[in-house]
Amino acid sequence: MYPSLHFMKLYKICYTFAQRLEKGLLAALADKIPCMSLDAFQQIQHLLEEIEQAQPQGAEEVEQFRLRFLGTKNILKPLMGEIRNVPNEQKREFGQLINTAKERAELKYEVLRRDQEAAAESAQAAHIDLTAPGEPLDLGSRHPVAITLNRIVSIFERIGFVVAEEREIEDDWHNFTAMNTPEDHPARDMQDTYYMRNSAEILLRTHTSSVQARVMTSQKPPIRIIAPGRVYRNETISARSHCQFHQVEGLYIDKGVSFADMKQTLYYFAREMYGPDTRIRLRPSFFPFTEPSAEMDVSCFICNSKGCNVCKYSGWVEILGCGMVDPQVLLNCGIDPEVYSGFAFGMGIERQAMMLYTITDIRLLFENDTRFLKQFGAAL
Ligand code: 2NL
Repeated sequence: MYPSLHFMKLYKICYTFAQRLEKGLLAALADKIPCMSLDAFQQIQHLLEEIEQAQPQGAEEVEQFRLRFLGTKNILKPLMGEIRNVPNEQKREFGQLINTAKERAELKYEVLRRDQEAAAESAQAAHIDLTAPGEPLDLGSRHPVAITLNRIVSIFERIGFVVAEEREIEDDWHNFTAMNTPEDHPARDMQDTYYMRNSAEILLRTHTSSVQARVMTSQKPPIRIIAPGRVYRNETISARSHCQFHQVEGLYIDKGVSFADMKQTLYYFAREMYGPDTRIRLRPSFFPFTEPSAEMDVSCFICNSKGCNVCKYSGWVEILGCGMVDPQVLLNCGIDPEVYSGFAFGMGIERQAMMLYTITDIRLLFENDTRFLKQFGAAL
């Protein structure tokens, strides 16, 4: 409403100014062209006065004004024919005078039209019921994967880990080579990873270790980071696996970092995440980027280790993989393994979210069906 008011004011100022200018011009022309067809000249002058004085009220009269001066059969058209009776040297001035009449009619019509619009707008505004109750806001809710991921991240943030984020489209070096993953490793297989159509060098990251490779090559230890994010694998989609999922990986490098530091850090995480009575166990494992490596289980938080479907009656649930960063990985990233050591770990988010919220099909987490998602509105 305010901008259109300004616009109208501006129009009115222009309009008044044009009127004053016009009066002077007409007087000058009448003086200058004494032999000009008096009839035609008088007619234009009358029309100019009519345009100036017209005060059409309401939409219908405004339309009448438009038809009279600007319509296809407007009154100025036949006057243009009068130009035949005007001496050659005055034809130009005569034409200009008619144009002036047309321009003034246009200007006046524009002002009238805007007045009409503003009146209609305020008439409509008068009908708004300010006491009516507002439209209810359709509140969204956090995605269960986001809830789980945020919980994990904030636990590590409390003990000094800093979030690091990076690109999802990576190069072979940061995703595989730096991570000590040999050429013949199945993870590098064309069938297992998404590569760009025209380059086997560029791919969708298969883990967030690539983030850590970028941090290690650009920062000096001590490094204490947590890398959450989406990763991709060329999997057949089923209730249990998907081609996209989320990971949180952690990395701590400094002088004298030991396996005991790793165990205690992960024990703290397990208790914060699954309750103060949670126990952990480490089983030996293998990853190309850590040596030694382990898999960590937590005591089953669903049945309290009494035996259930989730822990398959073992009392233990596998949560993450971890290990001491392989000296070769440190070397690859320009960190001296004789001076520094570190531990790293990685965990999938979907699996934990599914256990926490008893979700039985991973596909539900990627379909964005609001009937499913809105059930997590009350969660955390
Ligand atoms: C798993 C296991 C793991 C790492 C990830 C890592 C990163 C750097 C160096 C060494 Cl920069 N390791 N990450 C280490 C061990 C296990 O992930 O099961 N992830 C879902």
